[in-house]
Amino acid sequence: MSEFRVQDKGPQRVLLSGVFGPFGVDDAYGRKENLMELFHNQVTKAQEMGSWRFQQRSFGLYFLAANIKADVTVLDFPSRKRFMEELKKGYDVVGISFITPNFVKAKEMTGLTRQISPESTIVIGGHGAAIDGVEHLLDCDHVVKGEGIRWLRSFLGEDPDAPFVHPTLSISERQAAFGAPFPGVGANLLVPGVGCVNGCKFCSTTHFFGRKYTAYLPTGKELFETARRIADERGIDEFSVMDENFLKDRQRAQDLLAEMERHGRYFTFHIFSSAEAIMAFGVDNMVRLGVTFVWIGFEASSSKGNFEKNEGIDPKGLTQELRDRGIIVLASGILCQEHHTQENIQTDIDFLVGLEADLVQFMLLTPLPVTALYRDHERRGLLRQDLPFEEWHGQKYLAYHHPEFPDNTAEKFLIAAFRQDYEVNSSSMYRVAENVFRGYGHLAALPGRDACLEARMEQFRRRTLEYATILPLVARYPVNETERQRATALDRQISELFGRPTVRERLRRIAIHVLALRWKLRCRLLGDRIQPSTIVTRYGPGAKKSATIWSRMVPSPKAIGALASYLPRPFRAYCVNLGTSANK
Ligand code: B12
Ligand code: SF4
Repeated sequence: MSEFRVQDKGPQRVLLSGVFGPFGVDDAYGRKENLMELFHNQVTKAQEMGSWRFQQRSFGLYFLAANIKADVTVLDFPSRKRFMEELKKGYDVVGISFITPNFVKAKEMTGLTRQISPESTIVIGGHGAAIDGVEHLLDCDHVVKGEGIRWLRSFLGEDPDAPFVHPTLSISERQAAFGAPFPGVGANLLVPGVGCVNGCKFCSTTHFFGRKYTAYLPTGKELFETARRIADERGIDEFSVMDENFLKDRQRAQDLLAEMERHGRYFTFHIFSSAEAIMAFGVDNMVRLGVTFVWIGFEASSSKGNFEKNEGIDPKGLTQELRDRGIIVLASGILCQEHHTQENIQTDIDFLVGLEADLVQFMLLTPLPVTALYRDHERRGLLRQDLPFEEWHGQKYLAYHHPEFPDNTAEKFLIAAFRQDYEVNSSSMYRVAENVFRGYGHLAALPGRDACLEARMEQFRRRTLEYATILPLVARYPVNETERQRATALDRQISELFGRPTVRERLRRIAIHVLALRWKLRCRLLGDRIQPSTIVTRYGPGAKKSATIWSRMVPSPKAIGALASYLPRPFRAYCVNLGTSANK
């Protein structure tokens, strides 16, 4: 690492970049298992045509950009060439965000920066910065471990305690399943804070942020006000909350609910939460709060593979209680833990499949840098020094020596687990449609609904109809006969309750069949890889940082929204999504 360069405090030109693509291909910098897609990478990957496909931006970059006054350019998903072109513009500061499996890309990028723009100060951040001795492994000036906004503001001579600005972004780009636009809208991103206090041994986020929670939006009122602004800007009331354990701050969640009730504005939320925090908040309260999706780390069935957060919890009971109320559950589990053997691992796979959640993530236990698990494995000499960081993504090899799973035997169990969940429980698209319909039924049967529950019931009704449009596709491309029958029966039940699809809905169904055929053909001819487009967002000095980020190449979200209102609903959702994608 070169010497630190002290910045003079004049106006700075800052480039913030994610790592370069292509992603999810075997090349000198990455691996085919390491897709830039959350669900297709580690949740619905075995679900063929019905796998949920979407990409997410490198949110951290936009949060940093929105919270500094400098002239900033955010470069998301560049190619190596595009990154080099950008460097030629001569930035004062080049910030690179990366995670551990992308270490080699970050190393290449710091090297390119030194070559092309030797005057730039290079700052690296994100979870990859936690790699031990990273400053000696690549050429940079500053390594930022942990929260970055305060650090960057101080570094640029700005006030680290200035008010926090939450950028307006969609949670995802290009949402699709079966090659057709995904039902529903592209939810807004909400990041109330980073980190988690629970300190589970294997968990990157808790340890990276020092086992503490840094709140950006510490009160229910601030959460509500921020959500309202974003919802108004994008015309969408649905939020994906990127907070590791949202219900952990019970008071804040309760205050948020109180604010929504006071204003009669009922947002919905997809959240991550640990089981103990869910129990403390209460499942019925979650319905009132508008939680429509929850990601829970159940990890394993036995106490050996489990954590304090799951002590005294009945995972199956909790999953079913949530699903009976229409809350979509993503249950995550960790395979090839230390107590697993080739014989007993099936017990945990059966446990996770037996939860009958809507979605299941299977991940290999990975001692990521900075975690307590990493330290423990390091002390015991278990870390696999021979495994390059590109392979530390938890979907193929174990990054630690496990006598029971030598070479690449771990992957076999992982693949079988995904397949088992798909064959037994059907596709997640079917499960979600069934769940949302259940949620409607639960509220419809509840006597004495107040305004909040009436609003929630109407939301369930609308979502049921949105998901129903995709059921014929589920029935057309099922994993087995059971799924075909389940999807057909559910579609019939929904029509019996809400009436047969209108002419418009039927036309929409025909259209998505055509799109599915097109996708099938594309997969057959070209494979199913989708690369994210390069997104460049330029913020001039002092630009309004909270404004919706949208493209110079596409009309504003409002204009798209107006045009899209003439389209059937799924296409409308797709267009709203496009509206916040940006320029190449
Ligand atoms: C969104 C997300 C993704 C998106 C990626 C979007 C993208 N364009 O990169 C998707 C779903 C595609 C994804 C995929 C993967 N991810 Co991911 N992902 C996340 C997630 C859930 C949220 C990240 C986020 O936006 N946080 C909110 C922002 C505000 O926080 P932040 O990014 O940490 O940024 C802050 C600081 O880190 C810092 N900072 C960040 N960058 C920089 C740069 C500079 C210059 C500075 C100064 C500071 C700084 O400042 C920011 C503000 O404080 C995190 C878990 C989590 N909750 O953090 C995992 C996480 C980052 N992912 C992880 C992993 C391992 C993966 C995968 C390998 C899949 C997997 N096996 O889990 C793939 C890799 C894909 C690839 N090819 O690169 C790990 C990283 C672990 C590690 N130690 O490296 C995490 C922590 C999950 C976990 N607990 O294991 N992921
Ligand atoms: S509860 Fe979840 S986010 Fe918190 S430390 Fe444990 S695994 Fe990490």
